[in-house]
Amino acid sequence: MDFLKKLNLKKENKGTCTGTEWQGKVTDGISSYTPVDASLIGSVSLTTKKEYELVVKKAQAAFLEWRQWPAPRRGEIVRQIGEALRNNKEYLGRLVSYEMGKSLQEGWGEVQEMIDICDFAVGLSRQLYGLTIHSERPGHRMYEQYHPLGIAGIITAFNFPVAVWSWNTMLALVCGDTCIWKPSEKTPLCAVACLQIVSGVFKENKVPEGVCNLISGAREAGEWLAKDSRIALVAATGSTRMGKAVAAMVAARLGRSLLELGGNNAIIISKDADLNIAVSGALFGAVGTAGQRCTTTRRLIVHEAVYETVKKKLKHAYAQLKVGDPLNPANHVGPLIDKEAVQLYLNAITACKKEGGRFLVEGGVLEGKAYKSGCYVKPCIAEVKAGFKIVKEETFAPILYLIKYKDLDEAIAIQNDVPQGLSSAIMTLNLREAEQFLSHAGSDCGIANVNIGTSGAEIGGAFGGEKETGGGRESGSDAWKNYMRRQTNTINYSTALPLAQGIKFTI
Ligand code: UN1
Repeated sequence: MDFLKKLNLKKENKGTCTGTEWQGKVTDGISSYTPVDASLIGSVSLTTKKEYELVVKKAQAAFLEWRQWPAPRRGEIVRQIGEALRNNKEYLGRLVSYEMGKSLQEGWGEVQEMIDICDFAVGLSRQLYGLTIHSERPGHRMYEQYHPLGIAGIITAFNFPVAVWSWNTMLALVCGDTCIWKPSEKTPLCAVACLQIVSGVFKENKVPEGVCNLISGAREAGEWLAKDSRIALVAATGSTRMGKAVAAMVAARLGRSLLELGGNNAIIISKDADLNIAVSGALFGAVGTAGQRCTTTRRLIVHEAVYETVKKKLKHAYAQLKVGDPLNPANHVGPLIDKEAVQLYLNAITACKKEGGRFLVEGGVLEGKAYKSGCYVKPCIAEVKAGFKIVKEETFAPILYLIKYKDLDEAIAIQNDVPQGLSSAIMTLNLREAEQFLSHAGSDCGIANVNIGTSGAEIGGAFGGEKETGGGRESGSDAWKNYMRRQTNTINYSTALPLAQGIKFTI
């Protein structure tokens, strides 16, 4: 476990950080067991309420200083974090793979997303622009500007234990905010490793203590952030259940939340699809990260003319899949995060069979020495009816539902008829079909692709979705606006005081 040492991780770690200073009684901790082989990797101390108060105070004080740093100078700090991540990509990718269970390739890919968002944020630090608007009054100038917001609370999930934090943090940093991160209690060591990396850069550049903070804990720690009016923005990524709870708490204090929640993503495979692309896209989308991406392909809506061919190709492809130790590059699929996730996977299979689903590729838990954590499951495929209750739910596991359709209107209606609205795709070489799918009468998701699967979005685009996905947009495009407050300014440089709307007020 060379990578643990390289990342400066110990068996027992302090779990509360204010940038460079660490707090916490290491004896009081969250234990992190790898789903790879169930061994204990290490532990991280839980943040107490007292430590949380200290963190918020430091973040508040740091904000007053940090917001005065010119944005491009803040960008320079983020550039250096990107460099530090490049230097640590090998080890951090391994840790992600080991603690979370995704394949090593995907672990490295996740760190690459972090590096990419750093680059994006550096450029952004010179572009945090507002509009200039023509005033209706003579001798007036009107414009808008974006100011730093305050403290951003960042709640992240186990499935992308480092990248989603970086999407939020790197943007928040260049925007002049300070951050408090509450990572998933299932991947606490990844978070400690990230803060250690940031810490080195902060020390060298004398970044004020409190700009980047880490608190460790379960639901309760998330609630502290959600209910705390000192937290200007709560950006939460995770299940719809969690998001609804967070949103209600933040709304009760009229705070700002940014939600990126569950998906129930579908690919439509048209009769005019390039079937090789379609099947490859579906395969990666359905089994990548063992079906634990919010963008995972959960439903395949296939035209009846190619249905049997697609079935045959999928069956063949699934037969080649190797499930096993994610650190071994020969394997495609690693374990689920824990036994609870395995139980949810089994429950979904049972529910699907009960509703009349027929399994084309059977599921099940893998047994034997190589699978001793009990978290390795077989990716499976079920033929279903679109209206099944289980098909409308997001099960965080590699279960793919196959649905047959006759015409595109019907396929689009099926695709949209779920509570979630994150990612979607159509596989077609037919321009009319592609355009219909992308039109206002097409997919209702935040992400809609043509001849690309549902997962693996680039960081340059805004990432998020509609309906129960929460409506938020993180990462690229103008998602940075979430991390700033907008101000409209009107300046009168004339010698009179004309009122807007033609109102005359004289005494
Ligand atoms: C997530 O699962 O929460 O598009 C994020 C993707 C990745 C991000 C997924 N870039 O699959």
